[in-house]
Amino acid sequence: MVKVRLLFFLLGVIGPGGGTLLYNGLPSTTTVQENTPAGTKVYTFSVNSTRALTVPPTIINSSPLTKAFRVDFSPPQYNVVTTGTPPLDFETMPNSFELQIYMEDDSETTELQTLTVQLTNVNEPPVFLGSLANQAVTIYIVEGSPKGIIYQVLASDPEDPANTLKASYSLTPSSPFTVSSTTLGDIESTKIFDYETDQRSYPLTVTVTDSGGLSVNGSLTVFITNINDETPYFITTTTSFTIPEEQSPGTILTNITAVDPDAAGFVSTLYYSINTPNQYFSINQLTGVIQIAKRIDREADPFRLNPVITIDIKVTDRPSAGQSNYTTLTITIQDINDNPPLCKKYAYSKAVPETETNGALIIDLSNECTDIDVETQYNIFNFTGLSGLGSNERFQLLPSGSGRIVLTGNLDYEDPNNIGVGNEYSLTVKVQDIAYPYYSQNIYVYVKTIPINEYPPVFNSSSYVFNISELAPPSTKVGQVYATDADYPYIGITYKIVSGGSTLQTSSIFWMNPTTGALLLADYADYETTRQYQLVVEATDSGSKTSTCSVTVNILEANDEKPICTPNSYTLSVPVDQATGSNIQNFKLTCTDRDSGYTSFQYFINSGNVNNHFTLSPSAGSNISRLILANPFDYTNGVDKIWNYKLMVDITDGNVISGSPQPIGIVQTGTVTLYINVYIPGLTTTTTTTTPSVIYVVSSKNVYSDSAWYVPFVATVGALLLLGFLGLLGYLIAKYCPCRSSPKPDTEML
Ligand SMILES: *[C@@H]1O[C@H](CO)[C@@H](O)[C@H](O)[C@H]1NC(C)=O
Ligand SMILES: *[C@@H]1O[C@H](CO)[C@@H](O)[C@H](O)[C@H]1NC(C)=O
Ligand SMILES: *[C@@H]1O[C@H](CO)[C@@H](O)[C@H](O)[C@H]1NC(C)=O
Ligand SMILES: *[C@@H]1O[C@H](CO)[C@@H](O)[C@H](O)[C@H]1NC(C)=O
Ligand SMILES: *[C@@H]1O[C@H](CO)[C@@H](O)[C@H](O)[C@H]1NC(C)=O
Ligand SMILES: *[C@@H]1O[C@H](CO)[C@@H](O)[C@H](O)[C@H]1NC(C)=O
Ligand SMILES: *[C@@H]1O[C@H](CO)[C@@H](O)[C@H](O)[C@H]1NC(C)=O
Ligand SMILES: CC(=O)N[C@H]1CO[C@H](CO)[C@@H](O)[C@@H]1O
Repeated sequence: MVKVRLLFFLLGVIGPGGGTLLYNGLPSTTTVQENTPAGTKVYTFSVNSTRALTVPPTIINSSPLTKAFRVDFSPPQYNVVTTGTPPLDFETMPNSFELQIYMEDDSETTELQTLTVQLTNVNEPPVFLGSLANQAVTIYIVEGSPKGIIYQVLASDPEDPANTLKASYSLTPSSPFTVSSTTLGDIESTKIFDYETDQRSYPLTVTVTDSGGLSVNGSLTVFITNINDETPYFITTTTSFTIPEEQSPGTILTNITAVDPDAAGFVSTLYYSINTPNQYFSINQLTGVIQIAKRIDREADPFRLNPVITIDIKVTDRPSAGQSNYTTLTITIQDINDNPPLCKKYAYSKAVPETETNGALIIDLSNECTDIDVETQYNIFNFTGLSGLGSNERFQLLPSGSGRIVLTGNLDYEDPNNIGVGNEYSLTVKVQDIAYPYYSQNIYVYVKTIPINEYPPVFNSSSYVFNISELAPPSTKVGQVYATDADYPYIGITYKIVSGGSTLQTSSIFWMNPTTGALLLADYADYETTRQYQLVVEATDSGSKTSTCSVTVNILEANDEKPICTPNSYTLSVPVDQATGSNIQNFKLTCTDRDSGYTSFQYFINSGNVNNHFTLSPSAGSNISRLILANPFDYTNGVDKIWNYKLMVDITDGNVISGSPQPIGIVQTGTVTLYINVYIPGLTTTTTTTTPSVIYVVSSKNVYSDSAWYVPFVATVGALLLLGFLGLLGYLIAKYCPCRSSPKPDTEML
């Protein structure tokens, strides 16, 4: 092809024309360095032409490589310059170009010459291959990785593609990485990196220098990457706490904060827990806030003995199975005054005799109360505020503040100041903490006063004299003794007869009402037997104190006795011719009266004195009176008709006490029955129509006793005799009765 062109140009030169067309300076040979930039002048020539050029000098080679050159016209000369496309590369292009430069003028004269361009080699710097060839390279190294190769720099020298000349490598900075030339650009780490402590990125420049001294720089950045390799640690430095007991659950004790060096402050990546068995505290696993979880009572076990709680806090970083660390918190539970004093009882009763002396200890409450608060200042208490009706005058806490209630007044029942309080004092005393908030409890003390029998009963008279008529029936009040007792409360005095008052028949004819002191008759008194009784009466108070008094009872005489005459029944016979005025059968009554003088006696024939035949003489003023025939009998004239007289004679006493002219009491009457038969002298057979009989009137005073043994005895014996007699009678009737048929009815009859 080139030969064809060349042939064509030769033909052109020898074609028709009249002008001159010549290269001035061509052909020629020149050199150009490889990699010459575009526009570099390679060669300059000029043209001798007499006519106008229709084709300026042009490179007409068909090889694409010759496109690396062109011809520029820069009057008056032409320059062969590089175009840069393709670049001139000694290593890849032919090292000599024969540029065919062709031109033609308007007379169609052509000219063709050759410019031989020799490409000369120049030393080029090495070039990177791989990723470093185009960009900066980023390398990540996990912290803690072992030392060693982290990257291999790929480079080559254009002059030495086989890399025989051994380019040298260097690294800036030279630490902590090195680049090895012997191993063809291996970059090695010279230390083990720690993300937390070391620089986290390293900008490096790797320089590759060829034997010609040319170098190329490459940029690398090494980043150290984090891994979870660090143990978290606590930044909370306070590990000892003192908190009061009884904080409400939820109260924040503290915040535990740990940090994880791996995480550079991301708290949420940590997980907190309490590692010791514990019920009193809880920890928020995310925030580390420790709160009280349960009531803590310093007084209760186990804090009473040991108020210190130790808890181990564990912190674990995330993800799980990460690193853990521990810290120990010491929490001391502090006592507060949260307990009032506690007492065994809150009500006490004391019985105190009224005679208790001023200054006596009534009760000591000191050891009755305790306070379970632990700290000394919280378990001390005192007693205060003693109150209660009447307490101020009588009771005090001595010494002040102590639990000793001391009597400072008196409890005497007889003290008028104490009346109205009753016999029981109700005291209130407060047992109170001496520390805030002064918890207190009331204690009630009931002091009951025991009355003491201090005083004996006292009669309102040392001796009593009572008069009582002997006529007074039993139960009659003779008099009354009265005693008082200075003791309060007055409960009761009883009275009794200690001595006196006995008679032959009875131990005492008096009865004393034990409660009223009234002296009553238990039986009739008989002046005639005993005129005066000396009694000793004793009063006994509710206790055992006694006193006595003398009681004189005068039995007052009264006309209680009737005249007793002997005989009080008699049968007399009087001859019908008895002389009037004569004493019949010399009969006389002899009368006595235990309480009346016989001078006061009066005799009356009360009945039976038909025709007043009889009279008694004297009829008054004598203890002896005779039966006198006062009028003669006269049967013959029919004046007298009866022969037997029954005279009822009344003998009255004078209604006076013997020796006293004054009538006292009633008139007593004794009676005598006289049976008088009138007979005719000489007639031995007396017509006696009435069997004279004697009736004995037994009058016994102060003798009969219901309890006499013989009364039932006599009655029983009498009844037995009567029964025996009746039985005998029945027997005899049964035996001798003619109508008796068989023995059988005998029994029936019985
Ligand atoms: C390469 O880097 C070094 C240091 O930074 C510098 O002195 C040198 O001129 C650079 N060389 C090239 C070819 O850029
Ligand atoms: C645990 O944490 C403490 C500080 O709270 C720290 O001094 C200690 O080194 C840590 N333990 C470990 C194994 O990292
Ligand atoms: C604990 O942390 C909580 C919230 O994180 C905060 O409100 C509180 O004040 C902290 N308390 C202490 C004692 O640091
Ligand atoms: C008892 O304790 C209270 C509280 O401390 C105090 O006010 C009071 O005076 C004390 N009383 C006595 C008697 O010491
Ligand atoms: C003794 O007391 C009684 C009852 O009060 C009274 O009837 C009597 O008169 C008193 N006697 C004297 C001597 O005071
Ligand atoms: C008791 O009787 C005596 C003498 O009979 C008399 O002196 C006295 O006054 C009487 N007393 C009374 C209380 O009646
Ligand atoms: C009767 O009275 C006289 C004195 O007048 C006296 O001597 C005599 O003893 C009395 N008889 C009797 C039985 O009492
Ligand atoms: C070969 C030739 O004729 N060269 C001539 C070109 O023109 C210059 C002057 O213009 C002459 O000096 C050269 O001799």
